[in-house]
Amino acid sequence: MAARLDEKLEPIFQDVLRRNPGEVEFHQAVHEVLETLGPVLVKYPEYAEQKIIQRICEPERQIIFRVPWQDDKGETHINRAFRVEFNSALGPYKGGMRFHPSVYLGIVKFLGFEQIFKNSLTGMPIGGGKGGSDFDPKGKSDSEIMRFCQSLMTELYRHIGEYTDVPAGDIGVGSREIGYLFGQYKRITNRYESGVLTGKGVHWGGSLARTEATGYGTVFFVQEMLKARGDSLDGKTVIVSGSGNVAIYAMEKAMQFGAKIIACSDSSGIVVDQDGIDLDLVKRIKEVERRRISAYVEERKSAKYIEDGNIWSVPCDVALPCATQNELNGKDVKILLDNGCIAIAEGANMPTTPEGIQLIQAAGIAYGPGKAANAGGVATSALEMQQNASRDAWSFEHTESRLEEIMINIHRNCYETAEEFGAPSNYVVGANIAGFIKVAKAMDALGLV
Ligand code: NDP
Ligand code: 2IT
Repeated sequence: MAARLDEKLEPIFQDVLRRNPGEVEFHQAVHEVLETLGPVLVKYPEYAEQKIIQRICEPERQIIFRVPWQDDKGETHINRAFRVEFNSALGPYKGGMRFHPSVYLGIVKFLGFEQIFKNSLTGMPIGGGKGGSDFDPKGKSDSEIMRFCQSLMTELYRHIGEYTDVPAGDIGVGSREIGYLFGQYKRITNRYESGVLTGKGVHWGGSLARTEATGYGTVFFVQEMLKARGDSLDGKTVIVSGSGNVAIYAMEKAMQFGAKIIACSDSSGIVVDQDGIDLDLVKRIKEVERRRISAYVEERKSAKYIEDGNIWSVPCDVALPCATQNELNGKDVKILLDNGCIAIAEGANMPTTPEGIQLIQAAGIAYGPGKAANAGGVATSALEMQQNASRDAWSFEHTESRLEEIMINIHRNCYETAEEFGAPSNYVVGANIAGFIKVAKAMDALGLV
C-alpha cells in the first residue's frame, strides 16, 4: 500500500480490511481517501466523535441477485448482479452500472465509494451508488443484450426510483443497454418515470451532451490545470487509453482545444497514428460497427497497431487514462515522466496504482484524479434528471456550457481546498477533502441514520 495513515485513521482502515475481506480494489480506494483526511479531523474533531468516516466506509445497503437469461440458441446462463447503495446524505443514490466479466462486489464497492466524493464535488444533489454484473457483453447479439437487461431489471426495479436510486452507464453499458433497462422498468411499473435512469437516448428523455460529458469534462479539467500553470492544450500531443465512451469524447474535446491525439487502445492492443487519430473512423469502428480497435489500421495505412502494446510507452505531453482501474502503474509513470509528460488526468475510475500516484506527485506534474477529472459524466446525468423533472430538453450548447462551468468550479474548489489544507496544487488532497467535507456536513445535519 501507499503512504502511511494518520494514527486516528489506521484503525478505521484496519476495520475496513477485516469487514471486507478480499475486496482489494475497495481497500485501495478507501486507503487513498483516508491518506488525505488526517488534517480534516484536526479541523473538525466532531467528525471523529460522530464516526462519520466509519459510517461513510459502510454502504447503506448492498443488493446482490441472480440474473438468469437465455442466449440465441436457447441455452440458459446465470449471471450475478449488484447494486451498492453507498451514501444518500446529499441526494438519491447515483452512479453507473458496469457489465464486465471482472465485476464482483469489491469492484462495485470501490466504484460506489469513489462516487460519493465525486458526486459531492459536482455540487449537484446526488448521493453515491454503483452497480453492475459479471455479464460479458462482447460478441452478444442485440436480442441477447435485451434479454439480459430485461432479466436484470426484473429484480432491480424494486430497488430504484427517481427519488431513491438512479443508475446510468459505465463500462459495457451505453444508451442501448439503458434503453432495454428503461423499457423493462416502464413495463413492470406502468410508469414513464424518466428520472429513474440517466444516459437515455435523446429522443426519449435523455440529455444532449450526456454521451460526450465524461470525456469532455476530463479535458475541461486538464485545460484548467494547465491554465493554472500558465499553459494550455494547444499544440500538445495526447495519448488516451481505451476507445470507449470516455476515451472517444476526451479525444474529441482535446482536438477542439488544438491538441493532436497520437494513440488510443482497447484491451487487445494499441493504435499509434503520428498523423493524428482519425476520430470519425474510431467512432464508426467502436460506436457503429462495435469492432476491435485493430480494425483502424485496415483503413489508415499510416497508423500502426501493436497487439498487447503498452500505450504509456508512446511519448506524449498529456496522458489520459480512460479505460479501467489500475491500468497505469509505477513503471508506466516512470516511462511517461522520462518522455517529458507534463499532465495526467483520469477519465477512468482509479486507473493509477498507489505507486504510480506517488511517483506522479513526487515529479510535481499536473495530476487530475478521477473523482474530480471524470465528474462531468455524472454531473451531466444530474442535469438530465433536472430536465426530466421539469419536462424540458435543453440545447447541446446550453448543456455543454453548464458542464464546462461545473468542471471549472470543481477545479477551483479542489485547487483552493488543497491550498487551505497546506498541499498547494495537490488535486488529490483537494478533491478528497472538498468532496468529504460536504458529505460529512450533510451527515452531521441529518443525524445518526
Ligand atoms: P466503455 O465500455 O465505453 O469503454 C471501455 C474501454 O476501456 C474500452 O476500450 C475497453 O476495451 C477498455 N477496457 C475496459 N476494461 C478493460 C480492461 N480490463 N483492460 C483493458 N482495457 C479495458 O466504458 P466507458 O468509456 O464508459 O468507461 C471507461 C472508464 O471511465 C471506466 O473506468 C469507467 O468507470 C469510467 N467512467 C465512465 C463514465 C461514463 O459516463 N461512462 C463516467 C466516469 C467514469 P475492450 O473493448 O477491449 O474491453
Ligand atoms: O463513474 C461514473 O461517474 C459513471 N459511470 C457515471 C455515473 C452516472 O450516474 O452518470
